Formats: sequence, structure tokens, C-alpha cells
Amino acid sequence: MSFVNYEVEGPIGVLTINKEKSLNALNSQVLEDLSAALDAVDLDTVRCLIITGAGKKAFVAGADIGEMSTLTKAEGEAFGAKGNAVFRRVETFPIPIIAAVNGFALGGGCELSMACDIRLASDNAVFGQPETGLGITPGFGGTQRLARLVPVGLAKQMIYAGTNIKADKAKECGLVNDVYPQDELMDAAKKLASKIASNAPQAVRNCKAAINEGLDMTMANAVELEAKYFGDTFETEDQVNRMDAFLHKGKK
Ligand code: CO8
Repeated sequence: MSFVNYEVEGPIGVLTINKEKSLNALNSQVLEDLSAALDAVDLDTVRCLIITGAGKKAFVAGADIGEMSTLTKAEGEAFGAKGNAVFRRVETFPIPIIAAVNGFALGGGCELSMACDIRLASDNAVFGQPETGLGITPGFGGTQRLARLVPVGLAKQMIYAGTNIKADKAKECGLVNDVYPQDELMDAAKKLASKIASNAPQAVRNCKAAINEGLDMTMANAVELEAKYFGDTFETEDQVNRMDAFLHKGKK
């Protein structure tokens, strides 16, 4: 049995972390199941993914504290590396991934949402990195991605003091794009995913790669990179047909 359900609705794939009893906490098995679910995505037909958590209380309440409690230094490092490898797969997955954050997104949950391209939240969502209170640092990318997504001072406060932020504050600081009533979150995520899926798939993929790779570069190198991804979209069926349709609208 997998702790990650994968359902396909046309061009949209929905991955649900399904361990509701422990608020979808991430243990080694869940991380492996998430990776296996990504393996199962048919990239010829699916154009956007949504990741969410089972139930109405939590997206993911963190890495599994029970599993982590007895780790040695070496095992801790290995567990961190395992989580980071899976989250990096999420971040660099060829198609966009939307996090539909339907409740607590703490520790590894906040980190999973930040590895996604876009975060939408329910009004009961809570984001935080409570690790220092447990005697550890964030270990699945939290010290790096949070400081790149929100003002550095806020990231430092959230990480040093373990200050959680609610959905409205997460929207105010740009961590999430929009906030919805819990019952409307998935419809909103699917609507956005459908809009993404309606655009030219190669162009969308190239945009994701250009944005992600360019963020680590100087502007001079980044625009050179953009030129390559831009050029790559020409002479594709989508480019030819979509521009032709624009130019000849109403004339055919
Ligand atoms: N790990 C394991 N079990 C959990 C976790 C978790 N992170 N979160 C919740 N649960 C379990 C609870 O133990 C409880 O189980 P049971 O019913 O068997 O007692 C069940 O889920 C329900 O939880 P609560 O009863 O606590 O529910 P509340 O509504 O009272 O509280 C909270 C909800 C506030 C979300 C609370 O559960 C909580 O604080 N959870 C822990 C949050 C946390 O600290 N997360 C960060 C964990 S550390 C981390 O993620 C590090 C990532 C990087 C790792 C790098 C490794 C080297």
C-alpha cells in the first residue's frame, strides 16, 4: 500500500499524501512513495501536478518525529539527504507542480510546499519551521527556500523563533499566491492547473526550467539561458499553429 495516492483527471495529476492519522507526517516510506508516484506520471499526457494532503487538517505536519527521534548524526544526515533528493525532484520536475496547502504545513510540510512551483492555501493553513524547538535545523531545504521566497528577516524569525504564520500572513508576504475557503481549494487548484495545461506544454516546461535555472545565475548569464529556451520553442507544432491561429482569427 502506498501513502501517496495518484489520480489523473485529463491533463492534471493529483498527488495526495495519505497518512491522515499522523497529519500526513513524512517518514522514509512516504518519501519513497512520493518519489514512486512521480515516476508514475505520464509526461506525454499530464501537464500539471497538484500535491495536497489527505483530510481537512493538514497538508503535511512535518517529517516524522518518531522516526527521527533516535537517529544518529550519520543517519540524520542521510535522512536529510533523502528528503532533499525527493524535494529537488519536485522542484525540477519537468511540468509545473501546485501545492494545495489544506492545513498545517510545518517543517517538512512547509519545505515540500516550497519545492513546488506555486502555493495556494486554504484559510486554515499554517506555515512554519518549528525544527529549532525540536533541537534540529530544517533539513529538507527550509533554510534555503524560505529565505528565497519571503523577506530574509521573516524567514530568520520563522526559523530561529519557530514563529508560525497563518494563511493571510503567508499571502501578504508572498509565500502563497491565494487563499480559499477549505472546500474551494481543490477546485481553485484544478482551475489553475487547467489553465496551465491549456498553454503550449513545451513552452510551459521551458519557462519552468528557465526560471529555476536562471535564479541561480547572474542576469547576464540568465538572459543567455533564456534565449536558448526561447529559441527551442520555435518550429514546434504549438508555436506554428498557435501563432497562425492568432494571425488568422476570424479569417478561416
Ligand atoms: N511526526 C509524527 N507524528 C506527528 C507529526 C509529526 N511531525 N505531527 C503530528 N503527528 C501525529 C501526532 O503525534 C498525533 O498522533 P497520535 O494521534 O498517535 O497521538 C496525530 O498526528 C495528531 O496530532 P496532534 O494530536 O498533535 O494534533 P493537534 O491538533 O493537537 O496538533 C499540530 C497539530 C500542531 C500540527 C501538532 O501535531 C504538531 O505540532 N505536530 C508536529 C509539528 C512539527 O514539529 N513538525 C516539524 C517536524 S520536524 C521536520 O519536519 C524536519 C524536516 C527536516 C528533517 C531533516 C532530517 C534530518
